[in-house]
Amino acid sequence: MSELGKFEIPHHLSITPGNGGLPKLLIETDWSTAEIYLHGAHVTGFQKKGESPLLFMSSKSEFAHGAPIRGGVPLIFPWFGPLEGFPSHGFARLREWTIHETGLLSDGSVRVSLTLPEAENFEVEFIITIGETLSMELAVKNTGGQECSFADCLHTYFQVGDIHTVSITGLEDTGYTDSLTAKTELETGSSIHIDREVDRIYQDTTATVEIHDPSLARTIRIEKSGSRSTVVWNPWIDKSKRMPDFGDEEYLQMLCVESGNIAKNKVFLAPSASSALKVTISSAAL
Ligand code: TA6
Repeated sequence: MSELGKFEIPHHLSITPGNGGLPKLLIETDWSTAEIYLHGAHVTGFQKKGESPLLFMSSKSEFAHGAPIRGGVPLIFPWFGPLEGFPSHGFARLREWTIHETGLLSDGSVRVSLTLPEAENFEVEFIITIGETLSMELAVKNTGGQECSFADCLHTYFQVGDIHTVSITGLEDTGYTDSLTAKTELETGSSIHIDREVDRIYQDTTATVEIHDPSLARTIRIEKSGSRSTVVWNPWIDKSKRMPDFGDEEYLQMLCVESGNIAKNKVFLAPSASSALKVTISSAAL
């Protein structure tokens, strides 16, 4: 841990052993606090002062080498979902990332840049900027000698007060693959409500999505660039019970709205080319 001390910023960034003894960055700004684990370059917390946490973290999450953290912002790369013989959602969230640099910006926000060691034919950097908003950018460069393709996604778990009263806007008139039926559907409603397990990959959308949460009297805004897919997921009752690292009732207080490039929207990169997936999360009183 001591070799990480050079990245600390007095009053703004400290590095300590977190859950499971894993290195954790604690960030404090005038507007907010945040937590980042080097394990998986995983943003596990973001909270604006005087407000409920914006990110959900399961009380049953593991914090161990080789296991994904359940909550916050799992970083999905270079594949999305299951892959025979390999870990679900790729290897990036299972690896120990290194700190490239940290800094206090002139506007008072804190910037952290992490890199993924030994990512085969890729250079992968994850840049997190914490201030009044939470901005995250996954930058990938193709360092192999030929064209490559991959999926990427910031699989963000948002904290909500009561899933029954939440509505989601921004995806109207957008086609999606229903992962529960494998069917292609069209979102016809002006807003989405959750009253069962929902697992949908909305395709060809660059839209900003908003989560309207009357229970916590706030709207969460999810702006993105470099992303053509948005996933909406809540496990509901039965799937919650099947997940050992997720409380049976926790589906009531969480909703995943995930921004990435998945399936037909996956990324193709020529040799030496780069991509950047960026998400900015903000909140306002409802
Ligand atoms: O993003 C939705 C999803 O693909 C769901 O199907 C569900 O499996 C979720 O991701 C969590 O996946 P994980 O591998 O983290 O348990």
